[in-house]
Amino acid sequence: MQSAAASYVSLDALKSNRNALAEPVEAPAHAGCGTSGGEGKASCGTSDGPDDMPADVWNKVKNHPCYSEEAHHHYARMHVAVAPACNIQCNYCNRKYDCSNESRPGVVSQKLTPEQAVKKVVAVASEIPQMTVLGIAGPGDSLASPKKTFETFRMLQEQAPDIKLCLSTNGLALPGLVDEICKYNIDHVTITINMVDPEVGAKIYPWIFWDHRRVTGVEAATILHQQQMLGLEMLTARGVLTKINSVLIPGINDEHLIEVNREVKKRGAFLHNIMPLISEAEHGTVFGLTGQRGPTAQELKAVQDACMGGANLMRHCRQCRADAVGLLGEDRSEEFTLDKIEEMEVVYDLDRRRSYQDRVEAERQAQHAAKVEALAATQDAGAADGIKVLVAVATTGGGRVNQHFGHADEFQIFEVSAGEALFVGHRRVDLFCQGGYGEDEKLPSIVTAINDCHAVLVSKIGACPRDELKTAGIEPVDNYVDEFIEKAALSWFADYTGRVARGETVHVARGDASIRQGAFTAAA
Ligand code: CLF
Ligand code: SF4
Repeated sequence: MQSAAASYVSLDALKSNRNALAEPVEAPAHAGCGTSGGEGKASCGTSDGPDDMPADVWNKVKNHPCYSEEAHHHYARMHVAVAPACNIQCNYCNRKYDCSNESRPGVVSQKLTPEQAVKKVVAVASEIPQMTVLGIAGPGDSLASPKKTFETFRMLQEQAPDIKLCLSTNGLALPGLVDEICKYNIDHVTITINMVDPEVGAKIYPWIFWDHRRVTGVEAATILHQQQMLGLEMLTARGVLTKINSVLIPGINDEHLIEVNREVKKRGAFLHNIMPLISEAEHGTVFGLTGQRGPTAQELKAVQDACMGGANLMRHCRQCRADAVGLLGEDRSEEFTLDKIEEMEVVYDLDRRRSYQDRVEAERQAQHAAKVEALAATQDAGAADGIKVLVAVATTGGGRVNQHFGHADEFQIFEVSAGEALFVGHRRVDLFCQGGYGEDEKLPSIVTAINDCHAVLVSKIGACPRDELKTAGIEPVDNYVDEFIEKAALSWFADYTGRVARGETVHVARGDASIRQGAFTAAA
């Protein structure tokens, strides 16, 4: 496990780069909500609604769990692993595993034919009516196996026309396939762009396969870069929503990602998802074997914060696997293996799906309205004297503090200041409570994962973890049970700053936190 203290990213350097982003940048005509994101806007999802973007864009994002932070609490996606080949080599990838541009190394997906894939999607859609999006994200590159990828989309469109289509690619083959993408009404395309400078790219990509030959070094990175930029511009011109994934590799492209953010915004990217490098020697990747570490939680946040004001940021990515099924953050793929699907009675009932999704949407809007109302009463968070802190929250969904500390396998992280509680990410942790008993040896890793937080908001917590958290300087808070998260966070913050003002509590800065490096699997 890497040290959380060492930091390659200078916060001051990032801040000065952020100021550079404030210069006006010309946006193309079809730039989606990327053009409406103002300085300080954190992400496209949390509060964006039909009033924040054109109606056609809203229709595309409102029930896509990756393109809307709010939607990801209500709608599910699934991936089918139909694209095994790849046309480039990334230093963070081992072909034994899934494409780590869109998933974590360390998990291997069951590869499917297009026929098997469509059967699986229809089976999942009939069991999980809030599953609204099919993505193809590997296990190689979706556009390096274009026949399999587009055949899957073609067949699915005929059988389940209400499911949104989404794909993820490294971009090398993208410009030549934009017509196909539009032909099959694929409205959402993710391009992994880790650099806009081929000198940086040469440190990430040892080779690409191009024009029937292997190209290496800066020449390879130059071709990849040109194809990525061209592909992005072409998609923007055709009105396809694009998300850019960037893998943050400390010491290689950390500060450079600010430039990437600026360049992709210029070309109309809708969202920018900056993800941490997952790197372990056991993955057998070049970076894993050479000891290249991933970023700490604060390094990741520093780069994301420095990009605010540029392309809108996605901060709720779970780096899911190429055969993931379910809500982001959950993985139900084990319920839908090929042998289990064979035994299922599959009835694809479009009307039932629509009426279920109408109920989901009504519930989402009711939750949103209740949250807005609850927040209106909590805007005065007291005299905070510029204090800004992170809090971790245990939640099972619904936007409320409603989970036992011991049952949380991830915490949502909110940045709280006077009158504002902003979702800034999540941290995966080991479950503390297994089989009804707390496992004390899990506590140090949980504390490490939220070590930069001042408080953890939970519905309940046992005596032992409560003491351990207090010792680590993290305040366990269980008196906002079932309250909306933002309201609970602001109420706690008002109480906290009140105690600081009265001299009952000394406000001290927190340290850094570690991002869990293990693979995300259904059992994790
Ligand atoms: Fe899949 Fe990707 Fe489409 Fe989403 S995932 S192809 S855009 S439907 Fe989402 Fe998963 Fe993150 Fe990808 S959470 S890894 S961003
Ligand atoms: Fe691996 Fe994906 Fe990179 Fe291809 S694009 S080398 S599959 S991480």
